[in-house]
Amino acid sequence: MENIFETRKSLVEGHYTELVTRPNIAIEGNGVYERYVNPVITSAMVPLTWRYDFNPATNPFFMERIGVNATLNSGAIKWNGRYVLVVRVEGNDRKSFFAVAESPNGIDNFRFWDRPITMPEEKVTGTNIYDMRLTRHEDGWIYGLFCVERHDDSNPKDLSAATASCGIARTKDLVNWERLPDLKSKSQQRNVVLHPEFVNGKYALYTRPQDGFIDAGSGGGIGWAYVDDITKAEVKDEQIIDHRFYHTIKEVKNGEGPHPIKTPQGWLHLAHGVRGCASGLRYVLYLYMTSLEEPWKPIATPGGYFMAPLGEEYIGDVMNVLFSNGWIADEDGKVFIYYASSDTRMHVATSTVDRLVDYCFNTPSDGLTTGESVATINRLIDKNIQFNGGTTI
Ligand code: M1P
Repeated sequence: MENIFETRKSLVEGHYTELVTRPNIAIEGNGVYERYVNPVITSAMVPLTWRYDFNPATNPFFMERIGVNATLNSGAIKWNGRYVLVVRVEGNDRKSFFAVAESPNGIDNFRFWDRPITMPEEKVTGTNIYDMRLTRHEDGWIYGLFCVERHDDSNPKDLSAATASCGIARTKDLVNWERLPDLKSKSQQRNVVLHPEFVNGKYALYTRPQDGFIDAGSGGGIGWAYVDDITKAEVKDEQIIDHRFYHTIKEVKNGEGPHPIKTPQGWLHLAHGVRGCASGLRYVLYLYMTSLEEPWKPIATPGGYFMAPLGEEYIGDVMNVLFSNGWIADEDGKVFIYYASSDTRMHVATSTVDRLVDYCFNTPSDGLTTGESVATINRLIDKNIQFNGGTTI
């Protein structure tokens, strides 16, 4: 008689090994960055021991016991020479948790560490946690800032009423985390990011004030705020540094991605912008730069999106979404941009600091009207005439 347990186990293990060891190949793009053929992490790459009962007596059909729905919005950090992601893993039960995965080269062969992160909950509780931004701060700690979602008990009759707050934890090894109190703020907050350096002697945050759980509402964009004591962090005053505008990629809302990269020309920022359309919300990625000395002051604001969903990236749990909260800049200037597509899977795109800075300073800003967009194109054509002999190819 066929041993279903053994047959299925060897099939599942074979498929898993094939998936986690497959090489990734760069695809030629627009010169600004390269996408890659395969996602770097999918739900099928979550360790089998987290999902299957390996005891033939209790799982004779070798069936999956705990399903994983998605692997998405991951923080990133270079750690002991490896490319490390703190992945948002979302179970079939809709609960998200964090898990560390690492790769030797940043583009393939990602493996999860033995167990998911157990985030301390004794002092601060919540229903769901997700989207960690990692910051190796000059105070010596690695901080993880993430969204904590809770039911909005002021609205007991509405089961979907929720609140978003910024959770804060810190670690020295990515395994053991010290949970600090949530950020205190007048408004709800998501997409809060810790700047890696003290500014004016204080911790500094990129914030995203919002009126409700989903709606940014009167929150005007990405904010900048100081915090005196990170162990009881409170935003008393917020200044909007990257505004939303009508008929742009960030009309409905925006949010800081990972913490900015320090370059000789300024702080290089990655963010997401959201607009509405007939099929719902569309999330794209964009870049901007701020002054080295005054990180709250924009010095380059390229118009339009830097990356938008392409091909299969368009499809998933929440369609038409690219979201990034992790990137790694190597010493040699190579940049690994980790992004999730449609709240479902993780990808990488590669570029260099030089190319991204060039992109920021030389991509025209959004002129906010059709007339301005056409005038911008005409200025480029005029400049090109002397190089191309007047032809339009
Ligand atoms: O579904 C798209 C994204 O929506 C939220 O982002 P924001 O707060 O900017 O709207 C987050 O829930 C994020 O996790 C999600 O990817």
